[in-house]
Amino acid sequence: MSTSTDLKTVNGVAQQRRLVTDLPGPRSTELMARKQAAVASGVGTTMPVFVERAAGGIVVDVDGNHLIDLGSGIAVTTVGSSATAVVERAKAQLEAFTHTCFMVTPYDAYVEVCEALTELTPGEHAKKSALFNSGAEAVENAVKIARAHTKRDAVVVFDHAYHGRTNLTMAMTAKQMPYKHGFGPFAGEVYRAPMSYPLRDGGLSGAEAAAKAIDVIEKQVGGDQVACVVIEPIQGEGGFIVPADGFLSAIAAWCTANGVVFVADEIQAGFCRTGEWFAVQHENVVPDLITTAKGIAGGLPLAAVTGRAEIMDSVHGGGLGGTYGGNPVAAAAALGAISEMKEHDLNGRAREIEEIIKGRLEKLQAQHPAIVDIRGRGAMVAVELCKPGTLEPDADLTKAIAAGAHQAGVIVLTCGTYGNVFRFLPPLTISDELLNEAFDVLEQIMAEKA
Ligand code: PLZ
Repeated sequence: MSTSTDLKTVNGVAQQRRLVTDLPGPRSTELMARKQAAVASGVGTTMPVFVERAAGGIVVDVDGNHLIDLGSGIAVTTVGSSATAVVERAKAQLEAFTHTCFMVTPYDAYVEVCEALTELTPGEHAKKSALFNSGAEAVENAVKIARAHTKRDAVVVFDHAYHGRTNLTMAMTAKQMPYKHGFGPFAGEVYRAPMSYPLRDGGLSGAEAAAKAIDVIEKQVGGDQVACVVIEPIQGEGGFIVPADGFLSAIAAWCTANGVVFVADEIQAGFCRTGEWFAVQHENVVPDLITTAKGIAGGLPLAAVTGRAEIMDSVHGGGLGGTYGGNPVAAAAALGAISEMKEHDLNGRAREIEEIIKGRLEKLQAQHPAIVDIRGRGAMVAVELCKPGTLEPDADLTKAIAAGAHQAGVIVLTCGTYGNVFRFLPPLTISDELLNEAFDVLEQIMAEKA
């Protein structure tokens, strides 16, 4: 049994790591058996513990174990789980009405979210938005809009990209296993260009890496055939790859020069995660369209496409929609989440978290040559692990350390094309003490396993 000394509580949840059973405990073990019997085995789990509550930086399991959350449910609970304003607004909306379908009889929360997106996304141009349920659905709709606007077919994406699990977005996602394996044939007219990946592309500058990508697009697709280029400004599932300075702006400039819609997929990096409202702002890039989801609604399913009004409006009436898109409860939750972000300056908090995490990781790197790269921005930071002295990915070590962290009650996620990246995505409401304790645990596990 291990405990920390931080005794603050958030929403009645003590902000301390506390293990009262081995993990998984008996109740989780029982629920896992029921899961195995009732839930399709293709739906995986990172940790075999079932959750009872979550708040601040802690997830409490059904056996009473308090785990430190460094994952935020894959970058979703940026404002914390059950954040006050999210709960209040969603609750009021639940009591007023749960659904009418915005396409049948509209309601103001949807419009208010679109107005907030106009205000918060980069660029002073006229903007409009459309709301959906999931990130993949937003990406699909961004492509529909870009195609309708340009009357072109081709979609360009990048190596290591992740854009979702629907048919079109599987085609856009790079990694075969587990996302695409056995699920083809995939949507056509999707082309892949090389990504700026400073650790692995020989240290090309942003401009050089962009020239290489543009050459592939021009030679293999043709600039005048491309409807849109879709890019994550910091890649998520692919390994938290931060392109070299100047890469994004060079790609965006090429898009403008060629009548191509530049789409920033900010589904993982957006909404305060990187210390700015959107990750493109670190590079002063203004996308034509921007896709958002995850952090936007504090845990409720909501997604959006936001962009230049003339592009958004090139779709015929009735061409965009869906039964639940912009559901009133999810839209109300988004308004609550955005108010939490503003009120608590969560961009500032993300930058503080970056400093703590990077400080701890640099210390670890000095002891462990397996850590070949520390990268990311704000509370979206990762390390890449390789066989010492090489760039050969060490997925086994990554797995072993993750397993050790999970056993010790720290929720960490891995990612990367080669499965050798640890990513740290804590809720921005985590305390410094919990964050430091999580890294104490990791330090200890690295000392044992690396
Ligand atoms: N675009 C950049 O990160 C979702 C995927 C988890 P949905 N990433 C988490 C998994 O294994 O399914 C994501 C993303 C970027 C699009 C998406 C897709 O968002 O809400 O999962 O559809």
